[in-house]
Amino acid sequence: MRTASITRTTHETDIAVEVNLDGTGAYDVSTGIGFLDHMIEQFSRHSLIDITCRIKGDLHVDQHHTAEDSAIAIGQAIAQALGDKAGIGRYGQAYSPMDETLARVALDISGRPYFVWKAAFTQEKLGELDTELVEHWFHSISQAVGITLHIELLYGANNHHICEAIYKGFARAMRSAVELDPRKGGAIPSTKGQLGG
Ligand SMILES: [Mn+2]
Repeated sequence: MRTASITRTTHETDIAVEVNLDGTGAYDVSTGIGFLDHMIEQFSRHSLIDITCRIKGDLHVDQHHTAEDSAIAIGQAIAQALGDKAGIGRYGQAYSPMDETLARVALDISGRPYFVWKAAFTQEKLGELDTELVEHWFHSISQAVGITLHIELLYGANNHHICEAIYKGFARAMRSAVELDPRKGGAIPSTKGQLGG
């Protein structure tokens, strides 16, 4: 089973994460930030990665540690569950429309984190979530998993749609990259023979 769990307690957050890469998109998410829960739930549902993510963070300071640590812990759990990455699709991409918005996500679970972000919000908040944390969330998960991750907003006006289109595009790209490809027969998808960076 490609599953993993991470628990971590610091002065900033108390966090428990579980993932199942071969799940059905079942989730149990509570970060204390409603809009962030909504986005992590979208990620789970559309990637088919089961995700439990419970955090008690220092929200009296601000949302930074909680948002960041959700990305780091989910990313570390995914990396752990991927193991040596044998048989995975490795690459994923998605055009992600939501009404007037179109986003594009392309990624490679290369073991070499690299992050390109070409998107912007015109509101400071979505629900209670500080929108500047969205870019930081994706940067953090790309580092934690080891993903070369390119995210681009092609166009869009509604900030909720922009954010949700990006999360859903990331989810669908991750589904392709994480899923086992039976034609690969369990081989590591690199002519180098490893995907460790
Ligand atoms: Mn929504």
